[in-house]
Formats: sequence, structure tokens, C-alpha cells
Amino acid sequence: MKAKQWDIFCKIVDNFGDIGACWRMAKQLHNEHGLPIRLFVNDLVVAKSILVGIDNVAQQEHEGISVVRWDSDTIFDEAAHVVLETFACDLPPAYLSMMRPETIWVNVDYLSAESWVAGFHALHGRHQETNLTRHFYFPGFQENTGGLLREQSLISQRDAFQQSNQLQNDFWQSFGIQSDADDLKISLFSYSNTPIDALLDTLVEGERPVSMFMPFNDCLPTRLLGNENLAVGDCLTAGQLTLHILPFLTLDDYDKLLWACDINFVRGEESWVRALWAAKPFIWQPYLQTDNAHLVKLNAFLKTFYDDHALNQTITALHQSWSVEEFYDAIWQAYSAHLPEITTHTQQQSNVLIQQEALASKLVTFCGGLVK
Ligand code: TRH
Repeated sequence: MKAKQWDIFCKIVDNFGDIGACWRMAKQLHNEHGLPIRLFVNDLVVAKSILVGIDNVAQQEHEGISVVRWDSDTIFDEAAHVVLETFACDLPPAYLSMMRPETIWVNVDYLSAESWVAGFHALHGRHQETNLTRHFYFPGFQENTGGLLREQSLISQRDAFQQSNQLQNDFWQSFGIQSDADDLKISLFSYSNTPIDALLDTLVEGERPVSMFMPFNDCLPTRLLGNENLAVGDCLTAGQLTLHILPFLTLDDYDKLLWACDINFVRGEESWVRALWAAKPFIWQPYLQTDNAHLVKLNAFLKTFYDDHALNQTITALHQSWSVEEFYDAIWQAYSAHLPEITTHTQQQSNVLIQQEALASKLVTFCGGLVK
């Protein structure tokens, strides 16, 4: 067994959330806790969108992390001291066979604000085939869960950016955009099942000029505002709306976009957490699941985050309408009319979460407590 080594297994099922979360975890464990990390990834072609510059090769070093292609040809030498299986991705049998009773095996699960999470966090069970112990780690919003991924320097970087017109102008100019200080700035990252056209129609007809920024991705409609074949760099205008199609951004630039905008539409889990740290009003769309399980997750989060807020119903209505593909102009008007209050509330809630210990550090303590 490799002393001190941590191995992370990441199976990309769909989109970028799995590799986004695993990469952040790997980086934070390495940069902030000095741990040697191997990251096993099943699809380096998709991973390339997040790990910019990697190649589709068996093994490579990337920003201090050893990235290993995980496929049927992968040769496993030794099991690590700590093995993080992410999102129940099933460790490969060849690797399982090298694990020992003293190997610390933790499954890090998906993030949810549902009330059952705290009760399941940190439980363990016996793996039938190997008789090894597997621990279950649940990220979450309460102190008694596994916490949220957040870099130690993130908030000071965000504050420096948000307080500097120069840094913000440099950011917009790097995309050839002259930003107008008076525009309402909105970023949008969503799944295909959203009423984007209805939202855009409302913004076109609105009272206030709006600049909207959409990073290019597979879920973006090919036709918006009557324009076909949208491409990176397009800038479309209609009525009060100016719509910019950005490239798919690096993780750092995506953070800056969220920090620079007044409202962020986000999705899945990773961009949702980044929107929390941006501390700007956001509309979250959960990943579509069968039996409307995603709406249960959505409502659990809305209850956690906005329960005591006077505008709870307005905020809930907008989130639900966005996720069930129905958009009502009146709901948007009610939301945007109260943007200052929603901004203050989002900042307060974000600050409360920032006081909590971040996931990577909680995970290190958790695994330290399991050493046999
Ligand atoms: O890509 P996603 O839809 O990922 C989803 C969810 O994680 C979901 O829970 C999971 O089950 C499913 O995949 C399989 O959305 P998410 O989680 O927001 O991840 C997007 C990542 O992409 C996030 O790390 C931010 C990053 N990103 C960029 O780096 N550049 C960009 O321009 C944008 C828009 C996103």
C-alpha cells in the first residue's frame, strides 16, 4: 500500500459536473493539504473541457496531479492509503483486489440539501464481494454533513475582483466585450429543458437594458432571438437585450463570470456551488432525474436557503417554473423588482456557509479519524 497516497476515481457519466467536482477535490487536497493525488478518469476527451491542456494518454502530470486514464487497459500497481470512489462509480475489480483491510475507502456522494443527508453522512457498510469497509461521505449545507467544496483563497480572490473595476474591465475585454455599468448582467448555463426563449422574450421587452452571457455548450439551443447556428463570439441584440455567446470558459474564468454578473442561472451541482460562492442572486436548475427526484432536491434547497425570506414564494416560483419549462413574465417581474433584497439575502446566506469548514479539509479530518 502506498503510504500517504490518495487515489480518486472519477467516472464521467454525463456533462462536466463529475469531473469538475473531482478535479476541484484533487486540487484542493493537493494544494491545501500537501497530499499526493492520482486521479483516475474514464473519459479524458470530456475531461479536457475542465482540465485544459491534458492529452488522451495513459498517464500524465497536470498541475501537480497525476491524471491516469481509467479504461480496460489500465494497469494498477498498488492501492493507495486513501481511496475516494466518487458518486458510487464502482471501483475496478483489479484495484479492489489490491485493497487491504487498512485501506481507507470512502465513497463521496452527490450534493443535496435534503434533510436525510446528515443522517447518512459518515455511515459505513461492508462491501459484500471483498468484505472491506466502505465509508459514505455526503457533501451538504449543514455543519453535520461533509460540507461544500471551496478553495481557501477563493473568497479573497472574489472580493478583490468584485471591488476592482479594472479587473472586471480586463475580464470583459479579454472576450472583446465593452461592458456597460448600467446594464443588468445575467449569465446563463442551463440544460435543454428550460424555457430560454420565453425568458429572452421577456428581457427583450423589459424596462432595463440587459447583457446576457452564455458560455457555449451542447445544451445551448442552436436558434435564439431568431438567429440560427449560434457560434462563439456572436453578439445578438433585440430590444433591451444584448446576448453574448462566450466560449466554454476555464474554471477560473467561469468563476469570474459569476462574480461579475448580477444574476446567474446555474445547473447541476458544481456551477450551483460556484454561484453560492459568487454571492450573487442565482436560479438553480437541478439535473433532470426520473420521478421528478430533481424537483424534490430543488425544493429541499429552496427551503434551506430562502425559508425565512419574505420573497420565498417569488423565488420558489421562479425556480420551479424554470425547471418545469414554464416561464411567466409576472414571476420574473416580481423577482427582478426585488433584486436588491434578494442580493442582500444571498450574500448573507453565502457568508453563513463560508464560516463552515470546507469539504476538502473536513474530508482530510474524516479520513484521519479512520486510520487503523
Ligand atoms: O455539467 P453539469 O450538468 O454536471 C452534471 C451535474 O453535476 C449532475 O449532478 C451530474 O449528475 C451530471 O452532471 C452527470 O453541471 P455542473 O455540475 O454545474 O458542472 C459544470 C462544470 O463546468 C462546473 O465545474 C463549472 C464548469 N464550467 C466551466 O468550466 N466553464 C463554463 O463555461 C461553464 C458554463 C461551466
